Amino acid sequence: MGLDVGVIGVGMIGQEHVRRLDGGPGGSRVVAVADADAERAATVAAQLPAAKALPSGEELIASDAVDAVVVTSWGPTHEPYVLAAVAAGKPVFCEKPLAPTQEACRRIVAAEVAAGRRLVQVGFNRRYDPAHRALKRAVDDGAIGAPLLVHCAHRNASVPPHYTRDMSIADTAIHEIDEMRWLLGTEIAAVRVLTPRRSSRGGALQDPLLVLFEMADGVLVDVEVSVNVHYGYEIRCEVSGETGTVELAEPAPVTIRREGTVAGLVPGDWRERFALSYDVELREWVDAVAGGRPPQGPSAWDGHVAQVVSDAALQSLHTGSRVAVELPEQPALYR
Ligand code: ISE
Repeated sequence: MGLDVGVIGVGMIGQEHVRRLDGGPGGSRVVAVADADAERAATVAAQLPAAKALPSGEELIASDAVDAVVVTSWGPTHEPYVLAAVAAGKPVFCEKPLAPTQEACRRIVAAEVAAGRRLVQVGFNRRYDPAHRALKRAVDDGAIGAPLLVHCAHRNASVPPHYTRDMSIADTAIHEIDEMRWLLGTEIAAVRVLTPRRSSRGGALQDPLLVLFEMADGVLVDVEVSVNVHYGYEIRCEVSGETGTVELAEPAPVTIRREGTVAGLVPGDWRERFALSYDVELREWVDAVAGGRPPQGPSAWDGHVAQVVSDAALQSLHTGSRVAVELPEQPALYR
């Protein structure tokens, strides 16, 4: 067994995935890369034993050398690549968001339904983080009784200059959108975004945000989204249930006591905090796909639903009102 993978888009997250996939534990190799920046593609390919830089994503997908495709290019380019991979009958792992509009996500879902089998997996990596998996296990096993409330925080040390206000929802809080559906096993019925006092460190950004989800079964979720906290990268989640609470523990591997203080190191960014989740995510994807099985992770449908909720949250951010989430009917392929 083994899997020859082509990677489209070799910027930061693309290079992270290339490093994990080339010579990975499931017998995967990276045999082709493509990037809008041809020089970057050539540089990445030159560092890999078996990879060629191809002139376009389309050629990479069509290449006989490529068994499966990873799309880590800029969000607006995801749709044509994912559709081409589905048309070619090749499994495709697409980083989140599946596509930046719900219409584009709907077209991907329709193409996969027409193909009649699951080929698409979306990179919602939290589902693979050992701490998040332990959190879900505790909830599913009834360790805290029925969940009632969830308190989350999603904090970035800083964001790049191209980061816009809407990205706090569409690029950042979209992780909690997928996480809450997965963790609680129910849909988000309505969303409201509140805008507290603005951090002076956020420049023109409305930072932080408070995002509230009403789950279909009545559970309420609050998410602080702060993208300029400076002290590090922090993800918090506490579920409050009828008979107890469960929360993510501090991720620091050691605690330091000195000079009258107790301290643990905070990860610098998402690459550090979620390194293990990406390892597990790609290993499980390779195992399934190389074994000829459909991918088991977040589906095109999950990507689509996340986008519908993200759009509702953006509407709430722009209007200040509560927005109900209207989901289309789930196709049988995803049930
Ligand atoms: C980034 O794309 C991620 O996926 C990170 O997990 C998130 O914290 C960050 O805000 C996003 O820009």
